Amino acid sequence: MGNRTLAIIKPDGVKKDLIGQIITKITGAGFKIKALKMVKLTKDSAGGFYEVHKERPFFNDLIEYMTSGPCVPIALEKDNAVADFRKLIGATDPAQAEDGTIRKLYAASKAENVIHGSDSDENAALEISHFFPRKELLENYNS
Ligand code: 3AN
Repeated sequence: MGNRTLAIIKPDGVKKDLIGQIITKITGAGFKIKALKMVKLTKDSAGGFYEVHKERPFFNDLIEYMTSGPCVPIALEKDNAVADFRKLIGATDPAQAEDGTIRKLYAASKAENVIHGSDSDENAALEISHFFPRKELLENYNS
């Protein structure tokens, strides 16, 4: 069981001024922030991040959406981080998400669902390294 996951407050979350409220939910659930920044993804970077969805019909829309404005990737640490974080954010479709989850509270639709959470320990490691260079991250982890 790993102890790290990658969250991204997606462009709709940033546009709706939800950064503070979402971070309060995350830290209130016991996650420690290990690295955080605000970036506007290029198409190449978003395409690389969502490589697994390349063949899906919504891929182009997903890339448009993820590059439509700045987003906030956050490296998080907690025991059982991946599963606990996915529980905190709720189902991909906010209409199916449990009450109290971040997507239920704030997301508009399945496509624009405010927040990302890694789906496995392996992907968490890959996704964290997509945004945070190893040296930068190690310095944060050691402090
Ligand atoms: P999750 O973010 O819950 O892990 P994934 O990995 O299946 O969900 O999907 C990645 C992202 O792709 C979603 N967060 C959402 O923005 C978009 N997406 C997923 N399924 C759909 C869909 N059926 N229609 C439009 N966009 C979708």
